[in-house]
Amino acid sequence: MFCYQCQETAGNKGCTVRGVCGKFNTTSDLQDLLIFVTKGVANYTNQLRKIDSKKLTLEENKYILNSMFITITNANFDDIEIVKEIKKGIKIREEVKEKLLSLNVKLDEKFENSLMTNLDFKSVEEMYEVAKKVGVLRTENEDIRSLREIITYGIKGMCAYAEHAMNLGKTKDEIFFFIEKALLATEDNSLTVEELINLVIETGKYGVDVMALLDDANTSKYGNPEITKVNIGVGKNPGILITGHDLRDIEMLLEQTEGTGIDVYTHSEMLPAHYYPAFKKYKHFVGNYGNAWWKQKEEFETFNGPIVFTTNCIVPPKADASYNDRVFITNATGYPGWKKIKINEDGTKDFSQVIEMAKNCKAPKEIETGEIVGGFAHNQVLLLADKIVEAVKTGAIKKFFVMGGCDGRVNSRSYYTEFAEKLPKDTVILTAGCAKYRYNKLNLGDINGIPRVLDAGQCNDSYSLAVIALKLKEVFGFESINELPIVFNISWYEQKAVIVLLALLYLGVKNIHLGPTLPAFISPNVAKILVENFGIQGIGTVDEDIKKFLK
Ligand code: SF4
Ligand code: SF3
Repeated sequence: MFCYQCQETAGNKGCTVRGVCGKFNTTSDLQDLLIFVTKGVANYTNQLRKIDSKKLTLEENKYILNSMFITITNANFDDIEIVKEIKKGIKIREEVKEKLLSLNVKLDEKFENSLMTNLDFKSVEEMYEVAKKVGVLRTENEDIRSLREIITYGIKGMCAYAEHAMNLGKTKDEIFFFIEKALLATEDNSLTVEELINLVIETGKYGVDVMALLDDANTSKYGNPEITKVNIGVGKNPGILITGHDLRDIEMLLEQTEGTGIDVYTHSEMLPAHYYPAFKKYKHFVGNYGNAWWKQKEEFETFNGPIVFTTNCIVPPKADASYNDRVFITNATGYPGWKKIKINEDGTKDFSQVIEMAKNCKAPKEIETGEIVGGFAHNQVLLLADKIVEAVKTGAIKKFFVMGGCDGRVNSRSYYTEFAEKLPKDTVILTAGCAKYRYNKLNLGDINGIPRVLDAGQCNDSYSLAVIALKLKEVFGFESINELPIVFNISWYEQKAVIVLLALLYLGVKNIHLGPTLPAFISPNVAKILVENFGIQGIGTVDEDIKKFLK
């Protein structure tokens, strides 16, 4: 195995024996193979899309999104399921090719004789053998490899967000088209470094588009997030804990649990569900339990009830974890032995076994009490725009710090807590994603009634932060976003953060600070290009950085 796609990669170089995330070498290899097979599918779906996208079925379109999503850090650890996806990919590839031939289309020759479009397996053993040969290190040139992987990781994040939007009935043909084009480009040996760099930026463009699409999917269905106080204590009823990013899932769970005497709690990235008007009507939607994903080992023990995973991040449990038989997974997520919730053909899901289990569970154990405040997505913040602009003009707010992104388990992430604590009182933090758990329970106060931590929502709601920045630029009459009193100090972990970063670069944001470490998949030469063109930098110590940022 070789994997260096996330921030916790071994030695900040690459996981080669077993993932720091817990992924086995076989799983890692199979994920490489799944990506490779998916590229073979893309070769034909892209040709058919050029002729008539309506000839592609929902299943064919969803396959590319879901298979890439499976390979995101902490999404799927289940070899059996990945093997099934690989087989499914080969079947879809052949079916789409057949459709092209039946339309008398002359097939594009570029990849016609390549391995990815011709792979087939007689046995699972054979699959494991081939899987070892189609990974990251296949690309020998370090810079080309780096650029190919940046694009691939961006596409993974894009696929995740596109799948959430698709679950709510929103798709965009241009996004599918770009995903296919970019996947194929990573197999195209004729592309130069310069062409790949342009593709990296183009990936950022579609990153903006996919986050806008998901924003539209979420807000048109559930309303615009609004300022909300979320309870972090517990009630007396048994509860179901739901985590991940998929709002369609929590909607179905809330509907099905209504009147059953079971309460619903969010964990980690599902917290922002509380901010949506459509979910406020559910009295049994009690609060948020616990913290970011990496605390799940302790927090799932004390929660006492069933847990539903709608997306990453999964932390592999101990073999004797008390909650092992209480976890349900769905969509792209997988873990051997955990129960899978099936997706019906119309996209609905039946949570009755989760609800039945909850009825026999104890209520969650209280681990904290109080409230946190969030819901500052673009619509809500723009409603407060006058107040914010006034505060900037009078000097009450001196600077904004965009600190969204991921959280993770490494100790060095205490930087972000300390950073938030030490920022002067005339600064405001804009956040999104699970990064917020490093400072959303600190009592940082407010400025003229505006809280000093404004949480827009999930990592995909970084889109909101960009919309807010663009609006402020307009209000202040600046030419560029970079003239605003905004500092970007972003924390990353997995590949959804990669697409968020590329989206910001596409929007012209310069001098982004990225931590806690710079990605291992950026080669020295590519890093040089990113520094020269975008001013991307790492982080230093809290004191040094604050001094530098406030200059
Ligand atoms: Fe290592 Fe991260 Fe890859 Fe897991 S996802 S194998 S921790 S680089
Ligand atoms: Fe978090 Fe996985 Fe990235 Fe969605 S839940 S931000 S790490």
